[in-house]
Amino acid sequence: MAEAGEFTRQALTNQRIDLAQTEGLGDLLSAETKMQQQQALNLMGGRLSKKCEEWHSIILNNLSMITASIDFSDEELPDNILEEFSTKLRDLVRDMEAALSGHQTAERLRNGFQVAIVGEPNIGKSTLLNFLAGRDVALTSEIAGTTRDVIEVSVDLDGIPITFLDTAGIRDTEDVIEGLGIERALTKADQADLRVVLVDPTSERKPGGVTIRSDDIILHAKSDISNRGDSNSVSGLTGDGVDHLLSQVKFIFADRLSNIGLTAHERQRSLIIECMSHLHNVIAMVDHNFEEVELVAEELRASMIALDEVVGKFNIESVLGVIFSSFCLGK
Ligand SMILES: Nc1nc2c(ncn2[C@@H]2O[C@H](COP(=O)(O)OP(=O)(O)OP(=O)(O)O)[C@@H](O)[C@H]2O)c(=O)[nH]1
Ligand SMILES: [Mg+2]
Repeated sequence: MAEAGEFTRQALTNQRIDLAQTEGLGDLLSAETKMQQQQALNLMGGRLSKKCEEWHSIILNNLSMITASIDFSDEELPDNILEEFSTKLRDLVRDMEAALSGHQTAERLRNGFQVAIVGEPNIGKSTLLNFLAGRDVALTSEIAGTTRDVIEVSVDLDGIPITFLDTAGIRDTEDVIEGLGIERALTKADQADLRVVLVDPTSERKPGGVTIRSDDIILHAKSDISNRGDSNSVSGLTGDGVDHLLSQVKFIFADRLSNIGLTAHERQRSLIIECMSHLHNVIAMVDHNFEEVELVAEELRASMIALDEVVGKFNIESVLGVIFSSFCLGK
């Protein structure tokens, strides 16, 4: 919370906050769980902004060096200086790549991780969802093919925001509407961060069409009637095995959250990628002994412009864009 304190101090001394910090403020207003709040406070407290400042000054130093060489020398730059220059930029790009490596996890934390419940019809998916929700959100019946639309339930799992998705049972069908529901189920299963696959303990059939991933949680359904009360089974009717399921889900996401990125917004990520692509051009130019030093400087300047936009130095269009998207104005 030290960073939050810093933000409060800034606010009290009436300093302005930058664009990335404004995004943090937007995230804080829509945060629903503790971990979302912490992530928002980090952004608002200037964690990304400080890193951008650090990167900015490295680029600026290199730009000054290159610019000086244009102004004051008719001769080529000595090889050892060029080598040092290229090494520094490679280190910088590596640092940026590391900061972006956990971007998807950070973005998912902001929006909630999606966990799809999939399986053949009648296996008990909607009943399990209702148990997780603590209320009847989905219709259940003994008729196979009850669920058509995807039904969502959000849960705060010790600070981790999880959205469980109930999907249509997967099978071959002649029914057009059920077929559309199955298509949606397969798409959602494909996009989900994690899947809970319910299977029939007597037949062990896996739902056709869903390609099993290594991190899928595969559970025997209806453990109350199958008498298989082991740790791989669950009953949405009695709640048997649900605690174990939730602790598995929590463990999986806590592990993913151990590598969380510095950026949590696509806008931030794409600007840093743009900055990196200019830096890659610079590195390639230097490595190939490119002689047009002015063009190298131009590429460096372009990398700095992209980077500066992350924190909003300063383009009124992007400020308005962030304000509109973060605060849901003008809708
Ligand atoms: N005994 C027992 N019955 C269950 C359990 N889960 C579901 N059922 C029953 O099985 C039937 C089907 O349950 P649903 O939850 O609708 O199954 P579903 O997988 O959502 O089915 P579709 O929406 O058709 O794909 C209902 O009659 C439920 O009451 C369970 O854990 N134990
Ligand atoms: Mg259902």
